[in-house]
Amino acid sequence: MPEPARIRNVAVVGHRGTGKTSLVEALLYQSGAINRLGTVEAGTTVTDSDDDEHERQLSISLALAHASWQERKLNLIDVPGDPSFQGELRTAARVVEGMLVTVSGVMGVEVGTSRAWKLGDELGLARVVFVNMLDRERADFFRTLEHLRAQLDSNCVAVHLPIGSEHELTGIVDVLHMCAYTSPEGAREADPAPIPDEMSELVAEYREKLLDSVVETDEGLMERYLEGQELGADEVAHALKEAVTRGEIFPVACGVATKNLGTHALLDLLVEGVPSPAKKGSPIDVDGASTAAFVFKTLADPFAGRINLFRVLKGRVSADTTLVNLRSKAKERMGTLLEVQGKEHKPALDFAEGDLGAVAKLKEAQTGDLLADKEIEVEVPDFGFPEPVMSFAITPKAKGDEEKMANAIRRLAEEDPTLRLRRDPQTGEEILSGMSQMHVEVALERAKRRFGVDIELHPPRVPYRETIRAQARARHRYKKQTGGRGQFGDCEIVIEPLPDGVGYEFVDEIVGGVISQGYRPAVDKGIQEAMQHGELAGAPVVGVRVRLVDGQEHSVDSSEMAFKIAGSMAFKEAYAKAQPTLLEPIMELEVTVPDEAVGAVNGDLNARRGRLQGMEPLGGMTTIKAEVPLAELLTYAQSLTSMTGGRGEYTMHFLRYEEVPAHVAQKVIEEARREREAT
Ligand SMILES: Nc1nc2c(ncn2[C@@H]2O[C@H](COP(=O)(O)OP(=O)(O)OP(=O)(O)O)[C@@H](O)[C@H]2O)c(=O)[nH]1
Ligand SMILES: [Mg+2]
Repeated sequence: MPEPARIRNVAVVGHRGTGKTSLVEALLYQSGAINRLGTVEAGTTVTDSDDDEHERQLSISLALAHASWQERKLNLIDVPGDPSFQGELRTAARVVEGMLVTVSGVMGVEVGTSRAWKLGDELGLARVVFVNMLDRERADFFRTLEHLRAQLDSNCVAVHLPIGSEHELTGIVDVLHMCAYTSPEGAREADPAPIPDEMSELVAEYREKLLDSVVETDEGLMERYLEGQELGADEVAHALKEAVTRGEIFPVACGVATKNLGTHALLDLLVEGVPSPAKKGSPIDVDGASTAAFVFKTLADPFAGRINLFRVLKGRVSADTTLVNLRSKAKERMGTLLEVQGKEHKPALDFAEGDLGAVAKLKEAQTGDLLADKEIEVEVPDFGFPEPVMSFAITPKAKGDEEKMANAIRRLAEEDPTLRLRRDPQTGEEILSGMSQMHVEVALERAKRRFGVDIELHPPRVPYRETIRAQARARHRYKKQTGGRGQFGDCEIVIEPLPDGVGYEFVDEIVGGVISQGYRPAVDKGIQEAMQHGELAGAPVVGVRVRLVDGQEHSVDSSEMAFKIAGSMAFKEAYAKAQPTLLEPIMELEVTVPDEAVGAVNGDLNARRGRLQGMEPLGGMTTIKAEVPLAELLTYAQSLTSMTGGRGEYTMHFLRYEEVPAHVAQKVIEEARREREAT
């Protein structure tokens, strides 16, 4: 068991497809943790281990792996880059001291790079950048470095330099340790070699830049540096580590993940540069407990059942440790500890403070749970999960599978909190929401694979609402004379718009007891029922005050039921006269696209009834903010992909309800009428 000072926890993050999974594979290989360099194409990497990850050739879930280097334990979390799975980024970032940010040497900083970087800023994480894919055509390390300094942080400083470029890339130079590595072409990198002569001038230039940045952060070193004293390699390394820990320097490394080029020096940099848990302390405050762990991911393993990945926040967790779940108060024995390497796992004896490990067979722990030896009061951190933006109605293919479907989705949502299932009270449909169409599709594939239930997706519906714009009065008498006892209820109501346009208010203005106390709530109930399905489009009615002003009752025939019906009918009559109006949800949309696509994207938003709120250019990309009706965004993902060649991204969240313009409302109302007649 490594002591906390010898642990390094690093989340590998970045834009989708920049080589995170390939890089983790290479780091594991170089360190000797695995003996074959797997590839994403062949589906043989340690951290892309699910069938659906192989099929789509991208990462879907975060995966944990570990390596040993310089007698340190390096825990690596491979984080998916696609925005559909950004919930994984949020959780992974909570349990590490550092981020390894991959950037394509061709594309430079992209939307996914900035997203990860911002989160690193928020959480105060140390960051190391790896400029990858330098073997590709048009890849350029130095251009990318300038990109990083301009767009992410001017404190990005090169510590490794490429030797040659594109297909003539032959190795890298480590300007911190002043040595070189030649390309192993997929084999293990050999021990460091002397720097090639033709590189000496460039290396001297970048060595000076590095030293300048380092001494900038350390007054003592700065003085001696300015006096012209030679600085020892160790003290420079030490000062660099301190600066990286404080987030004052972001070292930039480089290489080719798929050829295992640059990993020796990168492992050195991670181990020497990223602070240990002992140095940073617990990322979550667990005062009062002597042992505590945080579950950052629940995985469903077909053989071992549920496996929980956790970080030891405090103390030591061993197989005889029993902890209490602070959310559910359930006692959990950490009896089956596992050391995971992607999907593979081996039994483990214990985990030290700060280490990342896994445990099987817990009763009910799930992503986000805190476990401690005592019931202490702690605040579970807010992960800042983004709100799901795409919703679909789902139904099981086979009738009678409703229960099975709901169970499967519930289990998946425990693993991934950005997935939500709810029943729409308006339509009775089961609505599954996620970050994108792909996100939801992946969930359904998993439901089929793991739980054997076939689920169909239906186009999402817009949650319209209705309201009134005028005051109106109506009276309804419900009277029925059958054989025995009859039915009698009579009420008069006035309905009027509520000033803030939301909610419902019932005001009892009956005088002289023309309707006795006991029947008045029945009128209210009848009205509320009628309001669930407005007469325009069957949408719920909101923003209405109802005043019950008059009525009549019959000493024998009156009943609650009769007054409920009278209330409901009176409401419907009044509603028709009160200028009923259709409302639709307006979303705040944020789209980030390459500058050259801005014109097309804005034009398209205009056609979608969008209102532009602002534009913010940021080094080649522009973020556009607009308010757009949800009804116009149901198919936005596909359009954005085709307008931007797949380089655009968007997020949206609900702002408010607004009146639907008349010509659009007409169509919605007719559609709803047709649907009602069809059923
Ligand atoms: N030429 C070249 N290709 C690379 C390099 N690194 C990764 N690739 C390829 O780029 C593609 C994406 O690599 P991944 O490792 O899956 O990238 P990722 O960042 O894990 O992707 P997501 O998890 O989907 O965000 C794969 O086809 C890799 O083989 C590299 O250094 N050079
Ligand atoms: Mg990946």
